Amino acid sequence: MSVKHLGKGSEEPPRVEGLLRLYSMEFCPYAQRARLVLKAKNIPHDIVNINLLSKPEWYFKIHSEGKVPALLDGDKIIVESLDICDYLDEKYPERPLYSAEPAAKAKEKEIIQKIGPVTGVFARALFTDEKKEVKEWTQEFISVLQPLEDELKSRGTTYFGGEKPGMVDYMVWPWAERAGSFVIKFGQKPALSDDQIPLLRKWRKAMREDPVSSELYHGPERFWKVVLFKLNNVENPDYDKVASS
Ligand SMILES: N[C@@H](CCC(=O)N[C@@H](CS)C(=O)NCC(=O)O)C(=O)O
Repeated sequence: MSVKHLGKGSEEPPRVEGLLRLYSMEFCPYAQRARLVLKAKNIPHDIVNINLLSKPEWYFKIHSEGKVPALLDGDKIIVESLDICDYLDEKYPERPLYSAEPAAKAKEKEIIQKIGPVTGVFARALFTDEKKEVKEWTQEFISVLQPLEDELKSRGTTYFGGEKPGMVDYMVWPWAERAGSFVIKFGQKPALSDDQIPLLRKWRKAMREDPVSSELYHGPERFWKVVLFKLNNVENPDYDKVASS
């Protein structure tokens, strides 16, 4: 599948009747959520990648703010990664990613919200020059990750979804995949002792082996290159070159 990211002056590729279309960006963690769900459920779709630093004019008709992801299903447009993933899970019940039981499903949705503070610290640590020692960032990460660690502990399973990854796992994974970018930026590993977030570390290793997340894996180095493009305000980053390197 082509990874070309379409920018200003481009035209939207012709739509294929009856086929879902995901508007994405190869390195966006939110778009990755939708791609993980599409893959886990084997849902036929095509992908149109958007150059977020030079957005195509036509894309604002799909998403008023020009953000990714967006899902097109016939004449329905769904935006927001969690809404897209919920929509896909309901419409394509094979390999359900949430628990069937409503209270358990509601609880899973609650756990997904716990990633919010993690993405906040992640963005500050990677995208800003906020001056902090690695030790301090590590402590901050641990405090926002602890609720997820506690959840795994109370479940007693490798994955939040049980024996296999489920919706919570796929909604959290994109940030775990990118965690190594922190080591690249700061030139050192976070100072974690064995008793700090051990279950989440085990979970991360297991998720790396999951066939669905492996297939979409880019890893921290390539993600970091894209971050550098953004930080250096390069107007037309060659996502395509990075994506195929
Ligand atoms: N809350 C949104 C966040 C989507 C988002 O922030 N996407 C970023 C790319 S990772 C984006 O489109 N940025 C372009 C912009 O903000 O203009 C979701 O969950 O889908």
